[in-house]
Amino acid sequence: MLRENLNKALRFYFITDDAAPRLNPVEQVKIAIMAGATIIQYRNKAFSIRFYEEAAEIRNICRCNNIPFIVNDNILLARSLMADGVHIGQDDEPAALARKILGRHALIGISVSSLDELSKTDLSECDYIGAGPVFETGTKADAKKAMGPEGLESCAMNSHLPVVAIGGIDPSNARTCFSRKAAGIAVISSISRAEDPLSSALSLGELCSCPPRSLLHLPWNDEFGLIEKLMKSAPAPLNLIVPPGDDACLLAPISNPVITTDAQKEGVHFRSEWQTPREIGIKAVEVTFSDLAASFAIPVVLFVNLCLPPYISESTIEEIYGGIREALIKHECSLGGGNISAGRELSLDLFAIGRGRTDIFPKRSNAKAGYGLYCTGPLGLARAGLESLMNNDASFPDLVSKFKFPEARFDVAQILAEAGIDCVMDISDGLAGDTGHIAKASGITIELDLSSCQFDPDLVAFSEKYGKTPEETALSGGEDYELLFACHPDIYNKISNLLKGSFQAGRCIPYTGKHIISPPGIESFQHGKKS
Ligand code: TZP
Ligand code: MG
Repeated sequence: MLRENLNKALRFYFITDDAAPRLNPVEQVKIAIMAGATIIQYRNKAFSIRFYEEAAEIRNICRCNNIPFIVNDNILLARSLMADGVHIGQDDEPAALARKILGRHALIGISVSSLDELSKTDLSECDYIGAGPVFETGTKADAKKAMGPEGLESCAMNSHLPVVAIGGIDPSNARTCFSRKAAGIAVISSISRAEDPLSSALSLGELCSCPPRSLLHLPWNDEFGLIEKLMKSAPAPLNLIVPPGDDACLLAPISNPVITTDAQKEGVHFRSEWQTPREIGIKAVEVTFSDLAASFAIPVVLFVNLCLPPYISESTIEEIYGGIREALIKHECSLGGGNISAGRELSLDLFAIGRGRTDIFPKRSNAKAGYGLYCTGPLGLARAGLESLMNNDASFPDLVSKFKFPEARFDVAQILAEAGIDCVMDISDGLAGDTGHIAKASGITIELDLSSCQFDPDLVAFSEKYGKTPEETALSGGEDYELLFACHPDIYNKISNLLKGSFQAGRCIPYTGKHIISPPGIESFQHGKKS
């Protein structure tokens, strides 16, 4: 993501000053970000472990504001802070080593002080160049002779990488740098040591065409204040005799309580760069409720445990909760309470109680030989959407929506329940995997057969593009959250007109020695194998 928007990100580059007399690096960074800085570098020539917390705080502020955070010189520090990249000088460790340690997504910048030096520099693992000093500077003790605007232009013209101008840049000469083909300007003292740092930073932002930020997002730090805020925005407490606010809530008696839990973790189930905080909140609820739908239960109360990394802002957490609230209102469900703890990665652990039916509770173990296996809607779409996101492929927005916005199928659950179907589960792991769960629990074999399935045209186009068949994507792709059920074919035939988009996915037969027989034309499918 970062590398595509590289030129944009390099436009207004602020580097921290470890020796500014009036402003510490954290305050400098806050000012730079407010003024519209697009990237921040932590530079501390006297770095020791004593400064680790300062560097981490700056990293957190950058993350909260969605701004790349780069570490100067120190690859190990960059790695330990999970920085977005490192900036190295000619005498530092080589870029190739930085790449090896920080990975292919890291942003690696290198300093050059002249065209001659540029021509001798191995740029193969670099993403951008810092060229300077362009003008005289008092900030870098060992600075080489200023290259001037002409030197800057010749570096920019002779490099295939974007060039950021550095050294002695202030509001009076920033424009010159852009007219000399710089992708951006990097500054230290014209903010950190300016008479009026904010107004100098704002002038620089304007010259870079980088608008100031109306809101500076800061990392969350007040657990109790946050909980209070979140609880205030909770939906009306239906079914709660004592709403959240005490050690526990008191639920009005419900018949046949059905209980389930699910977790959504950053990097495993979602990525903050793909989904907005609101979308993450909505999906977490729908996914948890999907288990209730598959159990023929109606949501009554939800509990939310949030694990928050230090680099999340309060406003992001409020947006996640906004999504949770939206989903709760849609399903007329209450928030019963929750907990917040600090951790390395963002995760949402949800716990839901639903009102179950008194007449029937579906189980995976209820399938019988002679039954058909059916599915309530298209499969593989969410997986194809996820792969589109991973491949940065914008051609399949509807598939991406399927990944982002699954819906718990309470609508079809009701029809299945009324028909007395007692073998149901939701498809979270993909058809092959989830069929395996039913077959195993029921002690039978299921022959998968997708010949009566009409594949979604987008799925067909996607599969063609990526050299696979729609059957393969449908079988292995998870997260569709359709319902998979087994029943006698006569029962299915009676209700199939009510189940628009449903189809037969297989047949249940007596146990043959293995639980799944792959569909015709598809090589044997290993149960539970992820593609
Ligand atoms: N590299 C070349 S010049 C320089 C660095 C780090 C110092 C830039 O500082 P200032 O205060 O913006 O001139
Ligand atoms: Mg250096």
